[in-house]
Amino acid sequence: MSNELSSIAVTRPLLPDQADVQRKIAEIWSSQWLTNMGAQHGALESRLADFLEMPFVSLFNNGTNALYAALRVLDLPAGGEVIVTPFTFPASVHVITACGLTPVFCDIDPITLTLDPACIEQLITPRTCAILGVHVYGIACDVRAIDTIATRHNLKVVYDAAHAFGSRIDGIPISRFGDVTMHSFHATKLFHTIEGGGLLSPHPSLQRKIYLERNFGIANEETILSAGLNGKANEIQSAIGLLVLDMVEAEWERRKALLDRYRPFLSAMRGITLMEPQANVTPSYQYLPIRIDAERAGFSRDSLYTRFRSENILPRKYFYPLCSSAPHYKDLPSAQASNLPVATKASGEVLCLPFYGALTANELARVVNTLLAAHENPDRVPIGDNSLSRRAI
Ligand code: T4K
Repeated sequence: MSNELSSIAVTRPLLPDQADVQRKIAEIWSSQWLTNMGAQHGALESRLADFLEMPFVSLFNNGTNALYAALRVLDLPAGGEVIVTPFTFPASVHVITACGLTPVFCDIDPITLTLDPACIEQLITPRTCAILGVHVYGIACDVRAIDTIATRHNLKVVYDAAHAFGSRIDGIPISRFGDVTMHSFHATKLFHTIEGGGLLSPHPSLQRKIYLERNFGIANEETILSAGLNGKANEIQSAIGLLVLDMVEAEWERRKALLDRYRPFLSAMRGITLMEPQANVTPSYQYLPIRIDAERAGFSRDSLYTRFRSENILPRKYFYPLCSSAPHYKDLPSAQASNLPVATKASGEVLCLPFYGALTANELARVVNTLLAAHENPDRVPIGDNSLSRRAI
């Protein structure tokens, strides 16, 4: 019976009005310019730089290529070690090996689930050349502690801010910390260009290097300056980005309101912690992660996940399994679970709940009622119940 209910995804993309998309496509068609840094691309780069209050934003065809380029433009020594969190999407680590560098997995802070500065210090060797932190779910890394460590040991700092579009720390745009920051503009991100990404940096001098890195190193028709690859975003991606950017602030408001409706239930549930950015961090409203302490809640993250699936509700275990357990990393000394106790525990406890502005009141009710049913009767698989009245949502 429950599977007859329509599915509720973890997220849904912002979809601009089709007539506006048609108008943009007509504009692009009449220009006959489809890619290679055209008018839409230039307009989006400059609007994003204004919106995010950064010296520049360099668009890419996806966030992974952007992060790869971030490491490349920092001229890190071949074979150098990059300290990285295992609690992330695999792309954050794959780019390190793609650059001929070695990932060194570092444990995370038990509250923020971002790189633990004390663990970073313990992993530094003469081969360490960079730190790659992830502002996971928009929760900020301890950027000031990381900056102090990096300065002391002469290391570069790259941030994967795939989940932190528009975030600020003490009012300062999050991309002003570290040497280079990447945002993903994938369709699952609040601001998106269908596929896409961006690099941002407080160092204006890096803009030219980044440009070359995403354009084959070509400076002009007769000059190749570096071994760059192809990371270019095209005109349709850029045009979609311009339309989606106009929708971002309203979507932030909708997600803030949705979070305000989820919060009272989540915070009243024994053994469940709603993970939110620090008080001094402006939320990005990208995901809604909860953490389940199985002993206190009476059920595990995995059993709750199964319950949700039986109700056709599709939360995600971001990020399980840990990147460090992937076949190509698991034999690294730093990848051993005994070195990563906090990350190992967290990857078994976090669940990202459905969270997007278009989630209806009925859908919210289905999610919350499934959680409540799990609490009331951990052993019973709940049946569908859309009514919120008796639980006063
Ligand atoms: N660093 C971090 C920390 C990241 O989280 C990511 C990407 C990256 C780096 C790399 O950035 P990109 O190269 O991707 O720009 C999704 C995204 O594909 C991925 O971008 C994202 N992180 C990751 C956390 O989530 P999946 O495998 O979970 O996606 P998928 O296809 O299962 O979609 C999830 C749900 O979203 C679907 O159940 C329904 C909804 N959805 C998805 C798509 C693609 C839609 O409603 N419409 C859609 O078009 O990876």
